[in-house]
Amino acid sequence: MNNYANDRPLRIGITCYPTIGGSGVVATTLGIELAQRGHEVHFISYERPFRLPRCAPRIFFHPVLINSYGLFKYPDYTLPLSVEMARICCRHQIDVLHVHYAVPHATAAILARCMLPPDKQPKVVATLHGTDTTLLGKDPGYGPAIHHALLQSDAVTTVSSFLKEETRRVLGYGGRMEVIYNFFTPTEPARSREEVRRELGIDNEVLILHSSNLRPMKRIDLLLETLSRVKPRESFKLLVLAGAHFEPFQQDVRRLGLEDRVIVRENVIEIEEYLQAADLSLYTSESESFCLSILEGMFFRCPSVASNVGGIPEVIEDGVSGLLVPFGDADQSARAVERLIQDKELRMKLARNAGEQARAKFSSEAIIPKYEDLYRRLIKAPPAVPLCDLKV
Ligand code: GMT
Repeated sequence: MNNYANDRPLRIGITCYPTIGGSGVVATTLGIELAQRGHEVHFISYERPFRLPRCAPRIFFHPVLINSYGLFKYPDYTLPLSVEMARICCRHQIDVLHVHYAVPHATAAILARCMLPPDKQPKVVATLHGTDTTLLGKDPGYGPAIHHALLQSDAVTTVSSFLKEETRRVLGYGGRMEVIYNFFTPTEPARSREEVRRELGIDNEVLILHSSNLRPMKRIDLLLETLSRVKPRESFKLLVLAGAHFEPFQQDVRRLGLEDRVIVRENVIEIEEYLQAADLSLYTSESESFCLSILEGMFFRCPSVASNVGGIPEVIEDGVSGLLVPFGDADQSARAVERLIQDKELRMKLARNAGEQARAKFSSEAIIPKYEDLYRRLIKAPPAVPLCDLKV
């Protein structure tokens, strides 16, 4: 229970990417959880976020309509988004506009706020998720705009301490940032573990899970290379829950002789069924600010072998809730996977700890009140004084 239990429910605007990806999942789940706690939540995006229920109390979706004009070689999203944000803030008296992923959402929110009279202006919260700092922050065409939008926001949060430090380092951003970890709210799987394993054709093999959008940073090449070095090869099967087409990786699967080891399911929404069926998961990413998929597995007592990069060590406690390996070392990753396949006692111990740590540190009960507290603090604070910061 926070200190503001008697305060009125809030009206919150949320903007995120609606497609499969951790930032959209976190933003959508946050909105659902806030609505369940009595707040009114307005999603503003070009499409309905894929995990957003069609009909739920106090949840609204406002699509941003984008027209195409012959003059524009590149369609613009930022301006129609900012206009829709301003319209929704005005019409629904939004208290807090919470944007997930800085580009272009934070810039659009600042612009929306500028369009509104003082008594209609929302507080703006920008949550950085990863490549908005680590990739786009380094791009001279984006960095200064991201820096400006963060400086103008009423609050900036990051999903890990790693990302906070990277934002200081890469963007030279000196303002206050709060670390609020990602969270996950698992739903009850519709089928049993046994049914799902039967569907996947798993006998006595260990089922290794990899769930991602397959972007280059996930290093699927390393994932497959690692598995090709695991012995004996009959001891495991890999299930890829792919948020994109897996086809481009099939030639690596064939080249490495893994055809009978790899099972692919694309664009699964009810991931819980598969999470509960897995014995361990494997992530060979070259960069992750957090890696939500690791956490999703942990809730189902699925320990990971993962690269020791970015925010991953804040999610996995090495040797306690999973195993960390140096990035890019396929041999060491394969040995760690073999260890967990062969040593069932160790696997079970890590599984138990993973489940406990997920619930203790990364549950909605632990995390949502941190956002609510932040929102309450902001709406009690005086309006921000505009700052100028051109660093080009
Ligand atoms: O930043 C991205 O590349 C996309 C983003 C996403 O929407 O999936 O991923 C980031 O945000 C997730 C949710 O906070 C984190 O779990 C991911 O680690 C992070 N990705 C990177 O840092 C590469």
